[in-house]
Amino acid sequence: MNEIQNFKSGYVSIIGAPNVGKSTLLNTILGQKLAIVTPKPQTTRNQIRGILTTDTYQIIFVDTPGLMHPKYRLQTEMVKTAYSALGDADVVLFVVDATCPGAEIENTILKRLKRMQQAKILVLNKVDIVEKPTLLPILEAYSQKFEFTHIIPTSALTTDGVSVLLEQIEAYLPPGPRYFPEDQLSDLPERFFIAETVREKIMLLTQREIPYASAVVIEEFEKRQTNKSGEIIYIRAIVYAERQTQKQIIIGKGGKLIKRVGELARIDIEKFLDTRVFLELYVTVKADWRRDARKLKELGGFADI
Ligand SMILES: Nc1nc2c(ncn2[C@@H]2O[C@H](COP(=O)(O)OP(=O)(O)OP(=O)(O)O)[C@@H](O)[C@H]2O)c(=O)[nH]1
Ligand SMILES: [Mg+2]
Repeated sequence: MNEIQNFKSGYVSIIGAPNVGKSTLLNTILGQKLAIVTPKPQTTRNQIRGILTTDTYQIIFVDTPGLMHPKYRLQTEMVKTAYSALGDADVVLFVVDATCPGAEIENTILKRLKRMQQAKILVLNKVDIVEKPTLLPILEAYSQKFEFTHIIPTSALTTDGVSVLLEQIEAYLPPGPRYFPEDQLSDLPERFFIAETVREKIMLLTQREIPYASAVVIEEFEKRQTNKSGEIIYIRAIVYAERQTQKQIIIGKGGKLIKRVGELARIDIEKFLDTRVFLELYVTVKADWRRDARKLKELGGFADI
């Protein structure tokens, strides 16, 4: 048998309510941290494409922003972005948090999925923190509500159920070529992941409105030679807040908070790029950027607003 002829490839979209573990699942599947993860809902704002290549298939997984009823322009764009990932999908993973199933938004999502022909797999995530006896009734309720192709309990955190999930996905992949080199992890630029890493640390270290009112743009990314120890990558990133008061909180007393953001982000970025990094952060105000189409295009990475 010719191995190339049997090769399969396709797109798998990961959708669901905010905070259910979509990005964690993507990272677990890829075996590497690609998407940022925080305990706060609405962490992901764009489609994050991650490529998994084996001897028999290549899958482009598309992680998406958590679906909700949008209240301002950024959220509208996030929802649009998430739903647009369904168009290309060969398989859809509908992820639900098994500790709080039945989120109100789920009905809206399921209505949308009903019109689609593709395989639809319900991923019942976070089973590591669910009392086992409660799992079966949840499973039954979902299978009565919707005709899923499969229902798979997982823990994206402990990797439980993830290999079973991959086996099921493989069965629905169409024959196809290897679109990307086997060692390529994403088709998104390095700059995107660097900006996201900084944004993750801000989301983790700030509270209330600030995590949602912050955006990060990479202004400069340059390889530099140092006298002593070879190569270093110089990165200058701008952190945007919506108001002066938010800017002051992000900077912190005597620059303490932004310094901590920089330290934590640099460690992750060095791991990601596998080089030494010099990271410089600036904080500035862009009033109401979340509500302004032009500013969103610039700061939010939404190309086609
Ligand atoms: N216990 C447990 N926690 C999980 C699991 N998967 C994700 N989490 C946690 O749930 C929180 C949200 O995870 P994310 O991966 O950011 O969720 P998301 O669906 O991508 O969220 P948005 O991007 O905001 O839509 C984080 O604190 C994760 O550590 C799991 O299987 N078990
Ligand atoms: Mg996410």
